Amino acid sequence: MSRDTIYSVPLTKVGDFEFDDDVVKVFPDMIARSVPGYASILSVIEQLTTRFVRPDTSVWDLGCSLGAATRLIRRRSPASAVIHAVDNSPSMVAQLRKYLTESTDAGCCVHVIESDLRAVQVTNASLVVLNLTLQFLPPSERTGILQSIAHGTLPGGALLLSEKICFHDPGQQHLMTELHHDFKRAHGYSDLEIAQKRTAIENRLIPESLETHVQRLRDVGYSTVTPWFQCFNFASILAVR
Ligand code: GEK
Repeated sequence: MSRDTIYSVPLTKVGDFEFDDDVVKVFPDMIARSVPGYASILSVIEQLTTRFVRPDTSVWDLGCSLGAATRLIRRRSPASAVIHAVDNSPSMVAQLRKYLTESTDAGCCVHVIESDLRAVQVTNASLVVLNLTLQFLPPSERTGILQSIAHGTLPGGALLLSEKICFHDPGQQHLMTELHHDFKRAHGYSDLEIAQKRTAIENRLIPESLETHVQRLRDVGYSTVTPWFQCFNFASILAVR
């Protein structure tokens, strides 16, 4: 795994963050050292597969990146299930297709789809994964996206939604941001890297509060909505249709 050094030297202009070839090369290292609890969330996605994914149903991994969740779901799914792994970054999709072609892992069928997730119709879903993806979509479109996902989810099917979150209370917002930066420092990022990445991502990633996410999931028709994980300013919610 290549080490993420993308923001390690001073840049004259920090452009908006893109999921391009340079990011793909270091992505597993970048996400593991940037998102507290990422490995735990993946491990729970694997566990949820056994409970929720039924024969002849579909799993949708929306914003799948390099397929970290897809690859875990595949090994626990019934053979007749199908995983639709969707991402709009050509670089991510090309690398995921390469991994899958070279992989000798057994498991159900995986369709890799290069598309904006808003152009994809979720159907027959027993499990939908939005692991750190909705945060990149415009907040004004999030209700419509989740309505459509809920509509395509079978009764008893589940959505796993993980997001960077923000807080209404300024003191809480400040403390959680500082603790997140401490986490990144402890994992080897310099103050320069943290500052430049923050500039690059601030127009791309729009966090909302945990309360906003929970209310929206209830509003679009999920019957059980349970935040099950939080570490600093990252949270994950399980919603059952
Ligand atoms: C994981 N889920 O490792 N349509 C499709 N894909 C999109 C869109 C969109 N509109 N916008 C962003 N993406 C993964 C990690 S990363 C999280 C998800 C992060 C894709 C984008 O190309 C990227 O691959 C992914 O969402 C977000 O479990 O980097 O913080």
